[in-house]
Amino acid sequence: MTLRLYDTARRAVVPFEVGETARLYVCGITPYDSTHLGHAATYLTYDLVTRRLEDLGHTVRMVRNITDVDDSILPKARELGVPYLELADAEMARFRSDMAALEMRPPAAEPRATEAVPQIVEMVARLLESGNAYLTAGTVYFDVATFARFGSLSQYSEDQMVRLARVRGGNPDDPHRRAPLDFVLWQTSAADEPAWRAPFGVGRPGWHIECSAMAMHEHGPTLDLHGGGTDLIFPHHECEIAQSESLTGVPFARHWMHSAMVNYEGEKMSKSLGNLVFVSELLEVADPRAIRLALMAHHYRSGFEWYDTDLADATALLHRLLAAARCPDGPDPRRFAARVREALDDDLDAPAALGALDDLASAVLSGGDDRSAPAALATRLRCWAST
Ligand code: 5CA
Ligand code: ZN
Repeated sequence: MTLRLYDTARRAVVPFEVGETARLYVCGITPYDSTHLGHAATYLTYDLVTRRLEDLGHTVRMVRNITDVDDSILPKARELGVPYLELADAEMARFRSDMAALEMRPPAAEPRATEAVPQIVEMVARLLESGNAYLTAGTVYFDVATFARFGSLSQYSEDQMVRLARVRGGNPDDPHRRAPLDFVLWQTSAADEPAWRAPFGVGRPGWHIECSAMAMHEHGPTLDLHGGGTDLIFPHHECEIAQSESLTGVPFARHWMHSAMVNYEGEKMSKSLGNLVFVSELLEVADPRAIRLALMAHHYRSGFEWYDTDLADATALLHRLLAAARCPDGPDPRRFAARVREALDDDLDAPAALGALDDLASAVLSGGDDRSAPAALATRLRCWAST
C-alpha cells in the first residue's frame, strides 16, 4: 500500500515515495491573529498525511514554522501598540492550544523566523555572491532572470504572476527592482521595526527567504514534501524554489502539496478581510471532535464555504460513531478499516474515509441480522443511552 497524493508541480496524483523517515515542511502561521478554520483545515490535511504515513510504518518529521517577523505582523503590532514579539507569543500560545484541542500532532520542530536570522543572512550573502541577487537602495532582491524555471510550480503566465504579486504583497511596481517579479530577500527596517546587522546592511528578512532557510536548516537541501495552502503556490513557494535551488542545484521539494481555501461569507477566510471563524470560538460551543469531522467532510483539494450549520451534521455523526464504539458487538471492523486506509491512500479522500466509518457505525447500530431480537434491541438502546 502506498499513499498517493496530488503533486502541484507534476499536476497529477502520484505515489508519495519516501524512505523510512519522511521529511515534511508545512508553512505555519503568521501569529498576529487567532487561528481560524482555514488554518485548521490546512493543518488537518497534514495531520492526516502524518498519521497515515505513521500507520504505514514511516517516521514522520513534520516541521512547521512560525512567521514571527514579516510585512503583516509588524503593522498589526504597531496598530495594537504592542511589541511584535509579545503579539507573536500570545497568538502562538492560542494557536498551540487550538491545535491541541483539535488533536493535531505537534510538529517535530517549530522554528521561528526571528531565531533563523543567521541562516537567512548566510543564504542572502551566498545568493549575492553567486550573482542570483543584487543590492540596491538597501534592499537585496532575488534576480528572477537568473532562474529559468521561475513559474514552473504555478505555471502562471508572467502577466498572471505580476497581477498576483501585486495583491499578495509583492510590490512589482517598485522602481528599484530590475524586473517586476524580482522579490525581496532583505530590506531596511522602519524606525520602529526590528533590525539585524548583516554584511549587506542593517535590516530585516523578506518573507520567502525565511521559509527556505528554516526548511533547509531543519531538513537539508531536499524535502520529501512541502505543504501549505493553495494561496502560497505563488509567490511564496515559487520564490522558495528559485532561491533554494539556485544555491543547492538540487530539487528543493520532491512533492508539493496544497490545501484548498476555506471561504466564509463568499470570500477566502482571511485575516486581511476579517471574515474569520475562530477555532477558539467554535470550541466554546462544539465538541472538538465534531470540528475535526466537519473539516474532514471536505476533500482537501476542494475549496469550500463554511456554513455555521456544518457543525450540526458533524455532531450528529460524532454521536453515531460514539454510540457504535460503545456497542459491545457488531460486524468485523477490519474491512471498514481497510476502506478507511484505501480512501486516505487515494489522495487523502477524508470524506470517503468518514463514509466508511459511518457505514460501520450504521452496521453496528442496526444490529445486523438479528436486529429484531429483543436482546439486540436492548443492547443498541444502551449504546445510544450512554452518548
Ligand atoms: N506564515 C505564512 C506561511 S510561511 C502564512 O501564510 N501564514 S497564515 O497565517 O496566513 O496562514 C497559515 C497557513 O494557513 C498557510 O499554510 C496558509 O496557506 C493557510 N491558510 C490561510 N488562509 C486559509 C484559508 N482561508 N483556507 C485554508 N488555508 C488557509
Ligand atoms: Zn512559508
